[in-house]
Amino acid sequence: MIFIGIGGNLTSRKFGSSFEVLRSALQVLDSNECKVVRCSPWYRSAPVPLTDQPDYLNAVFEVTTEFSAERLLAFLHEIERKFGRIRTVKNASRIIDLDLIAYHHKATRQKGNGRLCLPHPRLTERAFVLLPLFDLAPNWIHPVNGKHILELIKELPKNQRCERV
Ligand code: PH2
Ligand code: MG
Ligand code: MG
Repeated sequence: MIFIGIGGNLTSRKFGSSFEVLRSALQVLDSNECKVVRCSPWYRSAPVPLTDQPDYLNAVFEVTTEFSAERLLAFLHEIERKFGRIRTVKNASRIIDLDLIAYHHKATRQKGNGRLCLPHPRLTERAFVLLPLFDLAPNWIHPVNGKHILELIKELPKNQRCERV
């Protein structure tokens, strides 16, 4: 199964509120090459790490596609650009972020800027990824450390605010 995280915390002059941006992006992404099969409920979450940025809207969705992981990531970046994502510094507020969370059981060890790392390297630190992933895949196992998603949720750093909308 292929899971993608979607999030954002800035409104767009062209596309509207975060909710409108993210919903439209899902519609554009859903295509012959990349089919959206399921989407988790939406969550409102405090920024991680905690700053005075606005809250994020987050979800996780499942796709089916023949794209390789690398090609899929390029496709996600293309959609981010279409919706006006501007890359500045790490963890800056953004209109939209699309992250490849897991690509079947593929595991890569690559680290460093712009390189694809699977599963997503910061997945285990983030309630806004693990909670919606649990909604879609309650028996998901991390392909590298073999941990069940419930175990990962229990091990999350405490006090991350992340509530279903
Ligand atoms: N994305 C980040 C950094 N921090 N915090 C929340 N709550 N939601 C996000 O999507 C998010 C974040 C970097 O991609
Ligand atoms: Mg991200
Ligand atoms: Mg990203």
